[in-house]
Amino acid sequence: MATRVVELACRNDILVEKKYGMSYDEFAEKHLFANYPVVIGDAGDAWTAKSKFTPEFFRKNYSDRTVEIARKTYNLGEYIDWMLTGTEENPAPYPCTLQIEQEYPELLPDVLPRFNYALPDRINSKLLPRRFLSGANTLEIFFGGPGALFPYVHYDYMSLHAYITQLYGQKEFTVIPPTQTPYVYPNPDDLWVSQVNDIYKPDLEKYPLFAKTTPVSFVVGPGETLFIPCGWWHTARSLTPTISVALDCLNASNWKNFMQEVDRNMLQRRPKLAGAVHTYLSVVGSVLGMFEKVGVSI
Ligand SMILES: O=C(O)CCC(=O)C(=O)O
Ligand SMILES: [Fe+2]
Repeated sequence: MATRVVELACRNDILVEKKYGMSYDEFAEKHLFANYPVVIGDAGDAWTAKSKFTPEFFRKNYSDRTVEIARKTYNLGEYIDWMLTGTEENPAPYPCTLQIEQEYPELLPDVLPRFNYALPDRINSKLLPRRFLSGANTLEIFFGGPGALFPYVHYDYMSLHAYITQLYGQKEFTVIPPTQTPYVYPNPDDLWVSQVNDIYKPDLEKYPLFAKTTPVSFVVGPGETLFIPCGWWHTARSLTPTISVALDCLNASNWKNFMQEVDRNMLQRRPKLAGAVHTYLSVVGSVLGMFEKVGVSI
């Protein structure tokens, strides 16, 4: 079947498309290994979450649970009411996230099977001690309401690839390619976070080089999955009440970038061990690569 392609946004040399019926080989060549974003119109088609994850479902079943946002605790039922009635002037706080595996494991089957575009995945490999991921959250539900802005421009922690599947409502994403990193003013203490907080009204007196960036914005709607490759700067805002599921992926395509992040962390925290960890991860990368070639994950 030929891929059906819809143009979503284009600015200078950056073109973001939405694709349906894309083969894995096309995804691997044009996006995963080319490190190029795309919206996949039908990746999550098999998920029961697609029809199940509505504000009503969460209000009915999880109203009494609590959620922490920016160090404040909210009752999930109250949050959902706020996100449904929020406005640009009085938006519900954001992001409101639930960790599926740790806090809501019964919802895991609703976001399975993992779509093949996010495979192979090394995050859960027995050969990769979880601590090397430095606490990255790798499977989360996001709730938001109109006017809710993701609090910073960033690329995903540890150079993981992100797949954000919109299940309810519309979210606008803005992306900036890694080649423009010199104009993004990464925070020296958190190199994956830009100091330019407000991408819509950047403070160009403080951050003049930001004027050279070409942010590209587009809207992702229900049932669509945005692939944000490692190192791409991005942020998001909800245009309506929204529910999304974000999952991360690590494999041969971003292993080098991931290793650079680990190297940097190790040099800061445990410099004496940095060399050994680097060698270990190089070997693990080769071993996993060989197994993946024959379709085996360990
Ligand atoms: O959906 C969003 O608001 C953006 C989420 C995101 O970029 C992240 O969690 O890393
Ligand atoms: Fe992100």
